[in-house]
Amino acid sequence: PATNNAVAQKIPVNYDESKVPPYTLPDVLTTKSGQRITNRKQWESHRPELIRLFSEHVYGKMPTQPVKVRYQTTSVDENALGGKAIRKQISVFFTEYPQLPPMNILLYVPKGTTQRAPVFVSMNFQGNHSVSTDPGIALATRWLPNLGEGKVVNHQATEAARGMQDRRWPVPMILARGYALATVYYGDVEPDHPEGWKTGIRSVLSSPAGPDSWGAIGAWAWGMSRMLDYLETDPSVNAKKTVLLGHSRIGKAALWAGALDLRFAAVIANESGEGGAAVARRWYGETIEHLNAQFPHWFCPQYRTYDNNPNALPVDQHQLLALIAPRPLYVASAVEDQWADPIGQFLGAKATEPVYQLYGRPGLEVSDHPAANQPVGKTIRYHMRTGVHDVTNYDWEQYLKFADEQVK
Ligand code: GTR
Repeated sequence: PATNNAVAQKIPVNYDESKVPPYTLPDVLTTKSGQRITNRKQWESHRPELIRLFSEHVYGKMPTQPVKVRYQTTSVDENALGGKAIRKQISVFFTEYPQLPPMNILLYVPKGTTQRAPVFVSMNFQGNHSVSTDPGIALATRWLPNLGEGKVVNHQATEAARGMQDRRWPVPMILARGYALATVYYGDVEPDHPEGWKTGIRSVLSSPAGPDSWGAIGAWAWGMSRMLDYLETDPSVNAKKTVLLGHSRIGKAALWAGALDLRFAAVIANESGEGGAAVARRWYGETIEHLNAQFPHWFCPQYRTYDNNPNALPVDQHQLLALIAPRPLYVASAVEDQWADPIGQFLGAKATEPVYQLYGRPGLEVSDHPAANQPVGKTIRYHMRTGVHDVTNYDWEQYLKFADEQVK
């Protein structure tokens, strides 16, 4: 089942292409007041308007005040993973808010490279210790989802939880290709449940409660920029060559972070679906109503007013993707992940092309959705892998190739 939430299960889902009602996406090169955008300068002055609209109607307003941080390197292993990597763990303390636990960064850097390594930046769902069986990784001490058949007990990790997601994180392959990997457990920024904000960053950095107050997706996006702040201080990586990658709900957050923070060199949204790369106006798979029913803490309150009326949204998700331009953007889907609407994600990516064209950057270069396992495009890229909602080695192979061509 696409959702195991009782309320969300009662909301109709459409999986029939012939039942998708006609819709019109807001034109990506037209401002709110109807002005036509014909050059980069006009596009760049339009960006703040789009960010404001996504803040007011979708993700909520981001805090703008700088926060004071202290970086504490808690461990360094110069010979991790059989001598292939340097592993560092860094705790980011938010010093003005001593009640907040730190955000813990796990960083693997390939050994034997003379230059600063380009770096994949990504949050994980189940704790840094879930990314690899490497015994040197500190077990997460924060609230964790009770997944993995007894490996997490009462929302706390056990030793058995090590590497429980390592299938999704081919660390040796990433290192062998010359990339570093920086990851953080997303629950360090905000545990993913409706009460999670109480122990997360939103408990201290809140916009005034209102229709546009930020949600958990905004909080995770904020955390991604704080990861980048740290990486800018670490001489072993090249913080100008960061590839921000997110899967699913973290894919939604990665797109929002990449839209807001131009320091990210490229963005990859793996199966980000509704509220991510999929256009909301297309009634197929998950809808805004499903999202708000199951995850009331993810978006801003105003987003709920579009539950039954995505056409009233002043923006659609292709405009979020366009905020990544002219930086490389990869949107990926999976055949058996119809909940996330592969075609809707393809159309979202496709609709950004006019913006990339303003910069002379090639887009997807096809007009029709490609067959399974046929990546298409250059600066904007897309694939639909066979299989289910997941991150696989196939996906990583495409992302490494994309990073080699577009970022490295
Ligand atoms: C689903 C949700 C999706 C996606 C996914 C995930 O339950 O409906 O929007 O975020 O979770 O994060 O794996």
